Amino acid sequence: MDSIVEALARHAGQTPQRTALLFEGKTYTYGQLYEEAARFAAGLKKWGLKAGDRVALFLENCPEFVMAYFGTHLAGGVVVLVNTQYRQVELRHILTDSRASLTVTGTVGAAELNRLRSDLPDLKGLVVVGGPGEEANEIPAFDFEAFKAEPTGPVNLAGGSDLAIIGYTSGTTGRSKGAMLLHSNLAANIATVTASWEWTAADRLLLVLPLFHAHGLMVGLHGTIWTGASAEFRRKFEAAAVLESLQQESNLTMFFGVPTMYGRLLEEAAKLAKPPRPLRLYVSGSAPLSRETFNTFEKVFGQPILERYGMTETIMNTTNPFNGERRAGTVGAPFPGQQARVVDVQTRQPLPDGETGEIEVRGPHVFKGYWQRPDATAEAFDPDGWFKTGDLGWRSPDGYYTINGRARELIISGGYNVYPREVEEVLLQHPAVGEVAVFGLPHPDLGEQVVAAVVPAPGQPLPSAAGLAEFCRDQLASFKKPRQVILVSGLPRNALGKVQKHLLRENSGEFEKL
Ligand code: MLC
Ligand code: AMP
Repeated sequence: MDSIVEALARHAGQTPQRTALLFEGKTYTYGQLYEEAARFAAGLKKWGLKAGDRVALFLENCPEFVMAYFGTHLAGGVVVLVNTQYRQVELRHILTDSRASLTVTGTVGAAELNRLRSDLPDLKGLVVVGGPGEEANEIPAFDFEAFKAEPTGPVNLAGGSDLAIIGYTSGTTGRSKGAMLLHSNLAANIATVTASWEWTAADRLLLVLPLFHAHGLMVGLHGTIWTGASAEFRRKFEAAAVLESLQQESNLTMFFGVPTMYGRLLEEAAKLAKPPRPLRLYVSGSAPLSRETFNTFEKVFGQPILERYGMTETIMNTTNPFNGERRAGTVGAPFPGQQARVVDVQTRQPLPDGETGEIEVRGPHVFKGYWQRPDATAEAFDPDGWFKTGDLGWRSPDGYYTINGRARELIISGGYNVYPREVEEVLLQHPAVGEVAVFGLPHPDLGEQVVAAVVPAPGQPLPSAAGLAEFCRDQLASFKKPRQVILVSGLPRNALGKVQKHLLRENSGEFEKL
């Protein structure tokens, strides 16, 4: 099969009555899901969407997300994924850069986009789940249900080198770049992931990860549809509700999460009288899983978590074995059919086992490049097609990779990426901020937390942590706001004037906190 939507069409044809998704007490069979996606595709075509046009999904987990996702592909469109926490700064950039002509969203999202109306000339319409509501929408808005149409003519089962998704990531310059994933990238990766994890039609996944990122969508949903399995998906993660489902729903076989979720599940499980039921497979990724969480989880849940490593540009790169030793603190080996290596950061030459360098990957899963950024694309690949992940790590002699740092500035908080530069640019607009440096510090629940060292602007009242956090929240996703603000009289800089963030990190305990 050349695309995920082809897998959906095939299962809908062969086993239309089989359950594909469960959501808030409702069941969607493969037949129904395909039909709804085809009706959404017909609506898109009637509206005027052309092959290659971008449709942004700015929507929380719900059945309409899945219908719009596959519907866009059936119409030959390209899906732009947008985190529902994104606010003015991220939305303005992503929608302008991708030139999405239509956005599928909810009522809150529609209001946020209408605030930006004058900045988004390419955005010609909103399709609103639950309806556009009473308030005047400056951007033409349609009710999701009414937007669908009766399919006519042949559908496009998309595949191969057609562009499927633009996923925004890696904002090292403060502006995130759109990673272009082809249908062939998605299909090649999920084929090897599902084979490696022995994922079959008999599986049922409990899916609480957001569908607007790689982990939830390109592993959770894609794997389910590829194998003809089923997934019970939720609007959001709640540890107690997940544990209750694990106890009561005997047909659940798998759970995927970020380390923060596993930490919270363990806290919640400590309140239970009897141990939770082991599932066939628990997978962790998107951020480092601590050895402690790995070990405690195995004791309490009777099952070692399988940790894997991925990123938006490449989907899944490496995995611990399904059969065999799952080694705590490591991310395993490349999936079959894909390659990885460790190179010296300066010379770019491969390093022997045991030595730390930058991890590079190559294979059919690796994205085509950054949307309209040939410069960034050229920089990201070496002449032999190896993609520079920006992650530092080493390989053991028996083939297990360990990630032990990052070559780029990135904070991973609860599995969400925060690029310091983006937060710094917003904070610098605050009148009380003279200079600022944003960096990550360890956090027991989130793994890392966002911290800002601020030099107050002269002649202004001292900024408060709460005030700065609120200032960020208006413009950026709320998970990017600083959780700690340290006031300093000056930032440590090297001879070239570059801020030495490692000194801030090391000395943060000594600063007086607000
Ligand atoms: C939520 N909040 C966070 C946060 N998530 N703050 C910091 N870091 C986070 N990750 C804040 C909100 O902004 C809000 O603040 C408050 O917490 C409550 O929001 P919530 O939505 O109720 O939070 P909660 O449900 O507790 O969310 C925690 C979480 C969530 C762990 C469930 O962050 C999550 O779903 N993370 C998964 C992310 C993910 O899927 N990553 C995969 C990327 S793909 P306020 O102030 O507004 O109240 C990838 C590739 C790969 O990385 O390898 O997989
Ligand atoms: P994203 O850009 O959101 O796709 O995030 C990808 C990044 O998440 C990777 O480059 C890694 O830094 C990080 N990541 C993903 N999985 C793991 C893991 N298992 N351990 C450590 N870091 C991870």
